[in-house]
Amino acid sequence: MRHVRDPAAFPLKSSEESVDSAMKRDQWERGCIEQRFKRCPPLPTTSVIIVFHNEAWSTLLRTVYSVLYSSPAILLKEIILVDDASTDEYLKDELDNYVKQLQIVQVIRQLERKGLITARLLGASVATGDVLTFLDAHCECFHGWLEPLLSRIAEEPTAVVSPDITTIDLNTFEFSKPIQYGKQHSRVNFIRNLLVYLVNEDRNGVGGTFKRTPTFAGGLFAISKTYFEHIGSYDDQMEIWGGENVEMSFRVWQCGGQLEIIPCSVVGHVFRSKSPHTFPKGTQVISRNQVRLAEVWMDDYKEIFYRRNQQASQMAREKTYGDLSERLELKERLHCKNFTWYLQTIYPEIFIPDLTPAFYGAIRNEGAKRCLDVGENNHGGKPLIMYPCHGMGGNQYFEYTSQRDLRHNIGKQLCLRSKLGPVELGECHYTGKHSRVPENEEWDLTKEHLLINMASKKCLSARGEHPSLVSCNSADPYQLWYFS
Ligand code: UD2
Ligand code: MN
Repeated sequence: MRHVRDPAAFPLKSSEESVDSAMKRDQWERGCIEQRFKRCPPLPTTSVIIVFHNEAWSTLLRTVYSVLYSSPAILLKEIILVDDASTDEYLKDELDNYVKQLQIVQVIRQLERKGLITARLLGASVATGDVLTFLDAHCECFHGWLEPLLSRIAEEPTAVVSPDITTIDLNTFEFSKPIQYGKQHSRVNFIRNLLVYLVNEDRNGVGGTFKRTPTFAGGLFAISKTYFEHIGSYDDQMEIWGGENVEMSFRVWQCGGQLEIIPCSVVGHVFRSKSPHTFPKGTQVISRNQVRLAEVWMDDYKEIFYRRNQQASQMAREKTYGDLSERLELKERLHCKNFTWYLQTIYPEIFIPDLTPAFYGAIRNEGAKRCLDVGENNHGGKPLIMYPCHGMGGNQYFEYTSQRDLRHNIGKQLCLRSKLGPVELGECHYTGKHSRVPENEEWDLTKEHLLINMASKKCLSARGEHPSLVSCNSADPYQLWYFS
C-alpha cells in the first residue's frame, strides 16, 4: 500500500446520464473553464492544513500529492500536516523523513490526543499563508480547485468557502457524483500553464461563482487567516470530533460573515460508513461539543435539540459542558445576531419543530402498560409496536404539536396517520407556511385521554399486535394514552 498514484493520471469513470443533464453539465463546466482570475493584485497565498489521526499512508500521501500537483506554486505557500497523536509507527520518523524531499511540506505534532479541532488550531498557529485551507487526510483535489476559492476570498474577505465535494468510493477509490451540486465533472480542468489571472466578469455564468449555504460539511474549506482569527477560529474546548462544523456555520453567519460553496472548485473525499476513530473519553464528547454550540448560538431553540437528545439534555441541566465564558464574550464583542435572525434570514426553507409542543416525550398506554414505539429502522410505512417504556426518547419520542399532528421527529418529520388496519408513520404533510394538516394526520387528544383520528373519528388502541384504530370507548384502558 505504498503506491502513490499521480492524481492527474487517475482514471475517472463517467457514469451514464441523460442527454439533457449531460448538456447542462457541459454548459456548467464551460462556465468554470472560462473563469479568469486577477494577476494584479495577485491572488492571496495559502497554507493547506491537513490534520490526521492514524491515517493510512497511501491516502494521506495521495492527499498531499494531489495538492502539490493541482496548485500553482505561487499560490501554495506550504502544506502543514498536523498529527493528532497517532500511534501508528510509520507516521513518525518515516513520515518526517519522507516529506523532507517535498520541501514545502512539514509535519507538526499534537502530543496528546485532543482531536481534530485543536489540531487544526495548532496548524493555523504556525501557518504563514494569507489564507488557511483545511482538508481531511483522505482527499483528492482536481486541477483548478484552488484558484476559485482564493479568488472569492480576495473579493470578499469575510467569505468562508468550500469546494464542491465529490465522493471517492471507500472500496474502489472511484469518484462519483458531487454530493452538493452538479454532475460529475472530471473535465473541470484549468490547465495550470494557461491560467490567466484576469477579472472574472461572468458572475451570472452557469451556476454562478458561488452559492450561499446555511451550514457546511466543515472539513474542506478556505478562510482568510485574518478573518479566521477575527471570527473566533474554533472553540478550543471542543474535543476529538464533531460539532465544530455546525458551530462554525452558525457563528460565521450570525457574526457577519458568509458561508459559500464554490461550484467550480472540486475536491473528492472518502466518506466512511462508520467512524474509524477511538474516543478516549467516550463518544459523549460529541454531545458535549454539540451542547457547547447550542448553549452559545441557538438561544431558546436549543431546547428542540435537548428534547431529542437525553445525554445532551442532562449535560445542559447539570452544566457539565465546561466553561463557555470566552465564547459568550466573543459573541458579545462581535455583536452577533440571534438564532431567530439566522433561521429567518439564512435558512427560511427549514422547518422548525414547535418550540413548545403541547405535549412531548413517550406516550404510555394504560391497558398495555407499555409505550408507543416506532420499532427499529422505521422511516415511514411500517406499523408501530408497543414496547416497555425505556425513558430514553429515541424510538419512543413523540410530539403532539399545536397543529394537532403527532410527530416522531428526531431527524425526519414523521407523522402518525390513519390507515386501514394498523396505523403507520409517514412524512408529515404540515411543513409550515402554506400547508395544512390532512385529517388522517390530525389527532384530538381528549380530556379522557383518548386519541381520536379526525379522518376516521376512530380511537387509537394498543390492543393486538400493532396499535390500530377502533371504535371509541373511554372505558377501555387500551384506548387511554398518557404523555410522560
Ligand atoms: C466531517 C468532516 C470533518 C469534520 C467532521 C466533524 C468533511 C468532508 N469532513 O466528518 O472534517 O468536520 O465532520 O467533526 O467535511 N482526526 C483527527 N483526530 C481525531 C479525529 C479525526 O486528527 O480525533 C482527523 C482525521 O484523520 C481526518 C479529519 O480529522 O483527517 C476529519 O475526520 P473524519 O475524516 O473522520 O471526519 P468525517 O469526514 O467523517
Ligand atoms: Mn473525512
